[in-house]
Amino acid sequence: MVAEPISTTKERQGTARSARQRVFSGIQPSGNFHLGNYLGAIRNWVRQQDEYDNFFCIVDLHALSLPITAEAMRSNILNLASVLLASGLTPEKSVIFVQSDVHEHAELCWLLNSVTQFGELRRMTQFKDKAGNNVEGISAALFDYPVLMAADIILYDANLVPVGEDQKQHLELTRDVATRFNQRYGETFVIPEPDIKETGARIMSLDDPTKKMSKSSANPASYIALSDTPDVIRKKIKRAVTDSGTEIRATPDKPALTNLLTIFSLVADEQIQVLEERYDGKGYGQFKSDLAEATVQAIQPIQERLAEFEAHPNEVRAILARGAAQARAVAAPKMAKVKSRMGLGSGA
Ligand code: AQP
Repeated sequence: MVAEPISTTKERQGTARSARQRVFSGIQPSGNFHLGNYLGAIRNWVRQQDEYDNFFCIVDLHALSLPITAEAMRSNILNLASVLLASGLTPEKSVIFVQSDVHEHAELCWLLNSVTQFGELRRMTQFKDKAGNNVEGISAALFDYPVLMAADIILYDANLVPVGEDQKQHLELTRDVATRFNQRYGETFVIPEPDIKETGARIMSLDDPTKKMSKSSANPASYIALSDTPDVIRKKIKRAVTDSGTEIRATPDKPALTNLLTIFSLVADEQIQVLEERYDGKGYGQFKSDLAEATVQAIQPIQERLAEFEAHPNEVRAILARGAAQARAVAAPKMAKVKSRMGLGSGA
């Protein structure tokens, strides 16, 4: 694995790339990258890399919204960068960088706070879910999270934001905030569109199909982590809850089977209907065992590549440094324009 020289990176920022639609998306370095993150977001980022002008960001400032130590943050950032590269993102096709390396994200967040309403933020379901009964004790950063996310996206004039369904409400807020800014200060930002796929946008927990698969779950059996060994994956799928009855169908009254069939369909690249026909009249045992093998096969190549990147942390750091330089080259002039529109600064 040899890091790409900077000159090549600059060359590909030429006209061919800029004529394409721009994609921006982010992922938090909060540990335990799971199958939901992969199937709902990263896999799509990888598959669409050739079509778009891509910016993918490790959003460490967002990860500060919940308590995290400096050591954990440091190792999570490097690990997540390795995971993204192992999943197939490549610096030849995408700008891959860490949010806090580009100070314009935090700066624009503050400016956008001035065109965001308190009531809008209070209605965000992610805030309500994560704050739970501790609204008085949680950080103000958790409350402001959607404004920082809006800043991340519109700083790059992204046209499309490929995310899981849990981020839909935040995307709607981003559009509202950008539109309000444009109305108040003149056309400045592109209004982005969410890119949420029909299948896989909401992978559910293995122990409760009414909750999304989530890294912050107290029960590790509820999610498949990228770091799980094949045996752990087999055990987790074997223990995954199912619905009453014996039919293997993706129907509204069978949320657990729908989730398992969705996962199967995505990891094996097969239509859900084809899987339903294949397992018609067969028991859960065979279905789960085949699903486990398909999942192991999908994850194993990523794990193998991950081990290679983990063995070369300086190359990963170099990719992030180049990504940050490329991101700054877009973010800095945009911020200058925003500040001028708002009448900020000395004018010097
Ligand atoms: N269960 C999921 N199904 C489909 N997509 C998902 N995403 C997250 N969970 C699922 C998508 O993954 C991308 C990165 O998400 P993030 O870094 O914002 O992580 P998150 O949403 O905070 O992930 P978790 O695991 O759910 O964390 P906690 O437990 O902290 O809430 C996003 O595009 C997201 O939509």
